[in-house]
Amino acid sequence: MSLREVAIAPFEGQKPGTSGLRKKVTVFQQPGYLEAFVQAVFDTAPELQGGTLVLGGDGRFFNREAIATILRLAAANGIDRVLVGQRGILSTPAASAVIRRHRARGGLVLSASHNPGGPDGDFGIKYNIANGGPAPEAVTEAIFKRTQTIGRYRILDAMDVKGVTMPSSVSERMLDQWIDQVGEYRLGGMIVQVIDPVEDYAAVVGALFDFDAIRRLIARPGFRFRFDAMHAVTGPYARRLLVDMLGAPATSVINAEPKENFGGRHPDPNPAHAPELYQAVVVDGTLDFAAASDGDGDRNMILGKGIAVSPSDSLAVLAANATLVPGYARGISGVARSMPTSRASDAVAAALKVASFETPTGWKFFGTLLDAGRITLCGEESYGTSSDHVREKDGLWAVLFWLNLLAAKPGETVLSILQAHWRRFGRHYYSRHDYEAVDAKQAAAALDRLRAALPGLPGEKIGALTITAADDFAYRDPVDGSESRGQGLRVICGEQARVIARLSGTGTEGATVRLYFELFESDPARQNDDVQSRLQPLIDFAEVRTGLREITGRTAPDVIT
Ligand code: VG1
Ligand code: CO
Repeated sequence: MSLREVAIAPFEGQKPGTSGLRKKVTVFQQPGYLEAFVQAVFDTAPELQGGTLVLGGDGRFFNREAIATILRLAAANGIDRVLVGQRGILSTPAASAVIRRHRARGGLVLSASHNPGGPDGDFGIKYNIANGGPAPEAVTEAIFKRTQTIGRYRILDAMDVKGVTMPSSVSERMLDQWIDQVGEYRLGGMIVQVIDPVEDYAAVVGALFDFDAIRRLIARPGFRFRFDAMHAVTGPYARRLLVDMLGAPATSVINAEPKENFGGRHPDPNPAHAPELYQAVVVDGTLDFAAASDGDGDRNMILGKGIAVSPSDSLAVLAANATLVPGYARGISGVARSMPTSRASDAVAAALKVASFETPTGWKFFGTLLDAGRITLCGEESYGTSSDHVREKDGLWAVLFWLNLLAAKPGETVLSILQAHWRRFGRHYYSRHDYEAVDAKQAAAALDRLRAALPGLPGEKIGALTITAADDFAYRDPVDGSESRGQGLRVICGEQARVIARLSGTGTEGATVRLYFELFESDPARQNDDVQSRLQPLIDFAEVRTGLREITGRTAPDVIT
């Protein structure tokens, strides 16, 4: 066995964004690029030495290669044991569950989530800490700092590895094949434990829901449902939970084979990227319930006959009905949402007399609140919802939650549940408009224009609405006191409406400008209008005040959700 120290020069731009380091595959394929970043993680997290690390990814192109490399790096950096998902697979929520159940000291999740995969697509790597959640900003910043000065990485030469169950000298190729078999192997002084990627996750979510009631719902004649895994990581998870454990027909889980390029599609579960499912359920009404998940299994889209559930509404509905689910029967302690997410969940928290929190975009900001028991549920407008069962958002969990609600409310549909919710709490009309791959300077200029206007906005009118506040969102974590600034521009019309503008932190091409619109409607007679029409005055305001179309020459958003 030989341990090598390889001299390298730092790579520019190894800065984790909203959710890990995301770059084109070709960037990750540069010699030493992955090694430099992972070594920076190991240098920043000395607690991993002598401990257990979790490793897995969403199965996208470069996943296996990256895992073989990371195993050799881990072995040379004094890590005791690595738990690897079989075939290199671990969904993001499953990785979180494994870290927690096995008391690992951290985990590396290989994914660029909803970004397309394949040789020309994106790759990514996220570092999660011992609570199972994304590393907080202080940690990702320390990692980034380390990448700027790093001068070497340590790696084990796989050619000399002694295998326990393998021939005494294994090649790198064989190292890559180990991960196909559940079992334990020795790599230098480190144990590689290849685990069933679904088992821990299934045990955690299996304990939360009324599986008997869901089983009866699924078996009910006339209940038609479908789950679309979008050829991403959730296929094996959905099969185990929905088909094996809940008795759904195998045909109800579609696109269940994870593919390295997600079948050439964009594994982003929203009406824009899953148009067939949307058409079949929402428009044609051929199914009663359908759902989809993203590349790494942490997002969820919920559809019913005649309704695509807004993720902000979904969080509010789950909060309002949580006690119908066994895992939350004793009630919830609080709800948190990211700043751009609609205030629908605030209304529920107020009615339930539980705490509500507004955090910056990205799951890492929920971790302290969850760990401190201040919240039970949290979510984002970007199709992410979850609870304190893990420290990541969780796509299938949300699907099971909705199925449990439908099972507990006989005679109700997704649409009727939403309509009843709006009658009780009011409706927050909501939409997000994305302008993708915009020239970075132009995107910054548009945001700057609105930012400069903020101080003068209060008192101004948007149609019948009056602006009451306008700022650049800053957050002080109520648990650990850490501060985060520049988290998005907010224009607020009291409780009535909001317009938000921010730049994406997950894209890999130019900049993506996200505009978010929210309008509150308490009158039940006006709660079933066309969403975009109701939001039009807010949309016009944002476009004028940012000068987005004038600056970029774009005439319309690329994606509307
Ligand atoms: C987007 C979403 C954000 C989400 C993040 C990661 O970030 O808006 O809500 O947490 O993706 O989701 P941004 O910075 O591009 O707006 V995933 O499914 O990539 O892990
Ligand atoms: Co994701």
